[in-house]
Amino acid sequence: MTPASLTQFMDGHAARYLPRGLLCLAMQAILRTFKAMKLFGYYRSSASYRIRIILNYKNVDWDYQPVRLDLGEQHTAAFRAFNPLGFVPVLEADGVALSQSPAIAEYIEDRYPEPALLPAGRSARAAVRELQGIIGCDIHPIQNLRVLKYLRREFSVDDAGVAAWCREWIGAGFRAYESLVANRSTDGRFSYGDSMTMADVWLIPQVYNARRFELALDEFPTILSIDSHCASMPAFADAHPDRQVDAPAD
Ligand SMILES: N[C@@H](CCC(=O)N[C@@H](CS)C(=O)NCC(=O)O)C(=O)O
Repeated sequence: MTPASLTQFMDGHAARYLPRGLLCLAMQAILRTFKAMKLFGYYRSSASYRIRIILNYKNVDWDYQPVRLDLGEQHTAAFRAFNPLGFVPVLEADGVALSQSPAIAEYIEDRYPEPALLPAGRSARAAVRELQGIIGCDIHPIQNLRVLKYLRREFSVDDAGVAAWCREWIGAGFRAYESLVANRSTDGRFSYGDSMTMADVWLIPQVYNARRFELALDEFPTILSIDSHCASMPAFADAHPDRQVDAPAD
């Protein structure tokens, strides 16, 4: 069987050639200490952007492997071996490839609990996940690349129609989000309370997308205020699509 990663190769090698395998296990541990995680993503993918924010915020030493969605690299057999849905992000950690940004986010949160991105208390955590859900379940899936391509291909929707579709569903979700965070944000810096949570991690990439499709944001003052505060934080600034190695030069 072809190993899918360096980590798997070393695991297999270690198992077959003990006691030389002990050396491999030691090397493997050292390598994992140097680069704990590898993110397969795309600069403009908002689900990848979420994971970049989290890895930065938690100060994880991570590698980035671009997957060119514009060239269809997500559809290759090699990539689908990591994620059969053909989506980024995929995170390789502990020799395992994980997909689905909520699962990846909670995995990182479990592994690096500080600084925490989920508040203490059941109700508070549920309130944060509720906000995440508005973005991750009710806005993002109906405006990702494959859906927009389908609209163009099967229903002959043009660029203006695609942008209008995106604005409609981002706007509907943001109206709900705004009404909730207007009460849940303590001072307009974050979505819930007075510190950063997963809700902000989900929100900011969606604001980036809203601007991309030219949604007018004036009716969302709390969202705008949170966006402006988060933009001043290095974890968000460094995760911005324009700052990624696979972003186009112009
Ligand atoms: N539910 C997934 C969604 C991931 C997703 O939609 N990824 C998009 C980029 S943001 C993608 O890879 N699209 C490729 C395509 O549509 O072909 C998650 O949260 O990770």
